[in-house]
Amino acid sequence: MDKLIDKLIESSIIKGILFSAFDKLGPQPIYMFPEPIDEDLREKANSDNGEANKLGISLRDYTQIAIKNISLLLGDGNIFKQDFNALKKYHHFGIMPFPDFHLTSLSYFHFIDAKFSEIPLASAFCILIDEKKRSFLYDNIKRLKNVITDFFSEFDKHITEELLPQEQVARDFKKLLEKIINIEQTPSTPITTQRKMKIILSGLDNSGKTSFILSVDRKFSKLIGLKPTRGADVSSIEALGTNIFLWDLGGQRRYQEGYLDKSQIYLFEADLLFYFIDLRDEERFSESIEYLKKIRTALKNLEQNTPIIYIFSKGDPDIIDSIEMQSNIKDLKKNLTNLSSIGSPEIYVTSMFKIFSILRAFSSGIAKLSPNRNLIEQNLREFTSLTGSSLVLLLSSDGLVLAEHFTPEAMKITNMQNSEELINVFEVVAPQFTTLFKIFYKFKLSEKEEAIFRVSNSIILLKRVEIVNYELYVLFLIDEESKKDIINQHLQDFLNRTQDLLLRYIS
Ligand SMILES: Nc1nc2c(ncn2[C@@H]2O[C@H](COP(=O)(O)OP(=O)(O)OP(=O)(O)O)[C@@H](O)[C@H]2O)c(=O)[nH]1
Ligand SMILES: [Mg+2]
Repeated sequence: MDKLIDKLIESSIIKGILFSAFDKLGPQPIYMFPEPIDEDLREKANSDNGEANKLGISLRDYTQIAIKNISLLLGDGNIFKQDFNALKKYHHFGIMPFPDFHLTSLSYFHFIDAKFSEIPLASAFCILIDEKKRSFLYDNIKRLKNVITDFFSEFDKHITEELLPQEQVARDFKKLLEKIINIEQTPSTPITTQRKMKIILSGLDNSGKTSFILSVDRKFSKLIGLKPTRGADVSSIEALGTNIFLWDLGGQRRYQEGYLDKSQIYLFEADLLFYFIDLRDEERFSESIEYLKKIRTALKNLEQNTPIIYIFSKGDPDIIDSIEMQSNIKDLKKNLTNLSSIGSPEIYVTSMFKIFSILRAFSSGIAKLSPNRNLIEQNLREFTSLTGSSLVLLLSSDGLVLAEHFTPEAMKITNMQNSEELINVFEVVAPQFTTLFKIFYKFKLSEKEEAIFRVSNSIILLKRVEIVNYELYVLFLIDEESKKDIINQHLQDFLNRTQDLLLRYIS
């Protein structure tokens, strides 16, 4: 059986699969395919030429991969304070680099109800692939997730009594491997060396699409005297170490039909679509909704599940609180909610005079492209509570929000009254964050590694940190300066745990 599995692996971009768990001895590789190779053999051949492990993976490699995965799952250990019912719901995926072995893994983390152990069994399952082919993981993440979660919902049942020996589970893992290889052979997008991300900006003419892109790219000087976009304008921005392609679909009527007729060009394989509605142009709301419906139909016909984020543009600070704007927001929200079949639509009110509102909306889009976001935020949640912070933001040097966590305290210490809508905490505290963001940009230019600011009765602590050769900013909202010590004490731990996830955020 094992030989058959080795054969499958030989002809695939998959270099190995590994199931690890936290057993009595700590994090351990439990099932390894292919079987580990002899360490000495490898040492001799020492293939240090940038190739993915041709010779195979040694037990020591597997062990290191297991340790890194399991420690990410366990965080600071507080996770076991939760009862098993809470842990049962824990199903996270992450993409992580293993540069020493030229491998990248897609890892699936979950807890297994194991009768032989007092605590639920913490497990991580990895697909290890050649790091140069890792775009395969990002591009096919949905299908991979389905295959893996389906597999374990059955497989878990076989190992609740004891961890069976590898011979007895090889057949199961072979079937799983075949399914993964099937995805490799019929990929959603051809496997390339770089992940290609396509984001569409759509909406009626004059709704602020081009201004949004320019703001994200911070070409402010060009914001004045913008002309309508003629047809589709494809640009790319560099963010988080990769190129993201932005398709700005000029919204004038004469172009609209073209995009819909040729949807297999314009909408094809879009990872994400931002739909813009000019909040001030009430007269065109219904026209905008009609256009949106057509786009949604076209996406459906392409059998694409492209997520849509709605941008209510031109919500400038001087008018946003007016009765008129508030009622426009309410009406539009209702309209979009009626359209949406699943859950409530994701909406951001933006203004080009509040750069943060734009970066925030854009970040949430990027987060949708990140398989790692949930796992990072899971770790951030623990870190936030450990340090007694009310809010923690992880920001890229471009000002994109990579992860965030809030507690109800954040509302209190920013003097916010309205606590019913905790889901929208960010909207509520947004005015504070505009100030905060100005501070962020000033701080970025300074040489300092740390800065502390007082805003009304709260304290903002900003820290500049480096992971590998990538600059990152961590922003804390705290109520007492004394919390700084505990933050400093635990920050490095948190970063060590999550840095790989941050490095592989979107590509
Ligand atoms: N007040 C205000 N004006 C904005 C804002 N965003 C864009 N505008 C203005 O709205 C106008 C249209 O903006 P564009 O970004 O060109 O709109 P567009 O959606 O690209 O339009 P098309 O290319 O024709 O589809 C410009 O005059 C912008 O200056 C905003 O947040 N507030
Ligand atoms: Mg335009």
